[in-house]
Amino acid sequence: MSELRIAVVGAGLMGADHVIRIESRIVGAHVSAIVEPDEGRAKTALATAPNATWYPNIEAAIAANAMDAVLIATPGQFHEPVLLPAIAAGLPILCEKPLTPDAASSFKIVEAEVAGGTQLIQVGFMRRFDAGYVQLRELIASGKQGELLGLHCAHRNPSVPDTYHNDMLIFDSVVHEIDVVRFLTDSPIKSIQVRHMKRNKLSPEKLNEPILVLLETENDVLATVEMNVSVQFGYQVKTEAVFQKGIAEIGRTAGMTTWADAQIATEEHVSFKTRFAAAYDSQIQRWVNATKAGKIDGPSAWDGYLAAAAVDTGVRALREGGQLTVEYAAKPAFYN
Ligand code: ISE
Repeated sequence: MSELRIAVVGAGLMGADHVIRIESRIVGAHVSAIVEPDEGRAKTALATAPNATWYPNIEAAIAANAMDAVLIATPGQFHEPVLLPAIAAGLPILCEKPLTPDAASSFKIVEAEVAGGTQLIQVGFMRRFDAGYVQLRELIASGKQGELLGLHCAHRNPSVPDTYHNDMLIFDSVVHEIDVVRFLTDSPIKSIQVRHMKRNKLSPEKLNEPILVLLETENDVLATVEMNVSVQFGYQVKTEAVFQKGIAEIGRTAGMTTWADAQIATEEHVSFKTRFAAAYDSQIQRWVNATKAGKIDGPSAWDGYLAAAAVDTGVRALREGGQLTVEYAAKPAFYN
C-alpha cells in the first residue's frame, strides 16, 4: 500500500489537531475523509486537508469506500456507534481514549473484535508513547533503583469545557493514570479509592474537585493521583516514582528559563496538545506503519476494556466513597 487513506471521525479539538498532524508530520498517510455531523467544524478541518471529502456519518464514509483506516477522535461517549460499523467493515482503527466510558460497552467492542477474528483496534493512550513515561518504565523494569514502592501522579488542567461533569474526572481524565500506572508497573489496578480535597471555588459549580485518587496495583504499588481540572496556571502532567533506593521524576517542564526583573521564569504548557505533541506524533506514525503491515503497535481493545473496568469502579468510588475492588472479565485467548 502506498499512502494510507485515513478517515478522521470528529473534527473537534482533538480531531482537528490530528488532521493537521497527519497532513504535516506523518509519513505515508493522508486524511481522505472527515466524518463530522457539524458542517462548520467539518469545513474548518477540510481547509487543512486538501484531499479529504466530508461525510456526515461513518456509514456514508464506509459506503463510499473513502478510507483504509479510521481515527476516532469524538468524545468517548460517541465511540461505540462508530466502532461497531468500522469493525464490521474490517477497518483498522485508532480510537482515542477512553475506548468507551464504561466496562459493559467496552466489553461489547472486545466481543465484536473477537467475533471478526482480526485485531483491528488500537486505543489512543498516548502517554505510552511519551519519552518520559517510556524512560520511567525502563528504569522500573531494570531494577537499578531497587523495587518500585509507590507513585505520585499530578494531572492538572487549567480549566475544562462546559460539557465536562464529575464522572469525567474519572472516565475522561484519571483514565490516563489508570492505563499508565498499569503500563509502568506491568500490573492491573486492584482497588480504587477517591477522596475530595477542599473544593476549589474557581471550579465550575457542578464540579467537586480537585480529587485525590488512590490506585493500588495487583503487585502492591500504591499510586496517588491528584486530579485537578481548575488549576488555572497551565497544563501539567508529572509523576514521581518512589523506589527502595531513591526517586525519579518525569514531566517537569523543560522549556527555556529566563532570569529577568528579579524573577526566574520557565514557560509552562497550557494544553495537552503541546504537552503530548511528540507522543501523539509517535503514536500515529507507529500506528500508520503497523496498519500497513496488518498489525497494531500499541494498547489494544483489551487494554481499553481493562481501563474501562477500573473506571467503573473509580466512578463508584467517586460517588459512594470507600476503597473498592476492581472486577475484570476473563481475558479472551484472542489477546494472548
Ligand atoms: C482530555 O480528554 C484528555 O485526554 C487530556 O489528556 C486530559 O488531561 C483531560 O483531563 C481530558 O479531559
